[in-house]
Amino acid sequence: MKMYGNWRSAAAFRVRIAMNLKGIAYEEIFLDLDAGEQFKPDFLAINPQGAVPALFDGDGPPLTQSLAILDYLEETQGGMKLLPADPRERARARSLAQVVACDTHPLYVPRVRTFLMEHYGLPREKMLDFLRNAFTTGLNVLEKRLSTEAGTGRYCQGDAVSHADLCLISLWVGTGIFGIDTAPYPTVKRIAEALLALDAVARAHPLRQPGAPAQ
Ligand SMILES: N[C@@H](CCC(=O)N[C@@H](CS)C(=O)NCC(=O)O)C(=O)O
Repeated sequence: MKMYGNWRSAAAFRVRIAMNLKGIAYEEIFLDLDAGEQFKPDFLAINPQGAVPALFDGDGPPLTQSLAILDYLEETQGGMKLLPADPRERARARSLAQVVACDTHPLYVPRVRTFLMEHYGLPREKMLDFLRNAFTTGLNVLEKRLSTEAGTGRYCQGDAVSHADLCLISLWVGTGIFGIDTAPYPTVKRIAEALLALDAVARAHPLRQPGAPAQ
């Protein structure tokens, strides 16, 4: 498979982890989002949204949106299952995944940060304040749910890695990049540390991808 991504992209990180866990061979082409490569005509022809990831599986059309790609991989590939078989457990795993991927991550993607600064003239520090609020709002929800709901185990849903964990870790690594205080989130931290100890997650880590800063 061939994926268009970026070292820092939370959405591409989720897909990289799934491919590593399932043992899928892939090549990643890294776009420079800060330089606006996602808006070049060649890439817009692949994903008119101007966002990564975009995945090619053989000769088929590009697949976009990380949650849709995760579902596609789950339905078409062998290897480790990343959604529970039980419908209620699966719904909970998806619900936790969507807290991150649908309600948190979209608030701090580059196009939103740029719009806030360029359209409203928001100073960088105020934009970062907005971004940190998005992070902490999402983390508060995850902490509350994961620390109180019976479904939580070693990972978000029981003791098996699921889409919820791929999303959780994609948010968690951003806390380091954007300097978010993680002390209020001990349950999220416990699960994140268990995930980071997995080779498939460690190899997919943003800071281990081409183009990433040394730390
Ligand atoms: N909901 C999409 C988000 C895709 C997305 O916004 N990706 C970011 C990187 S994490 C991006 O390419 N942003 C480009 C921009 O905002 O200009 C997904 O889960 O795939």
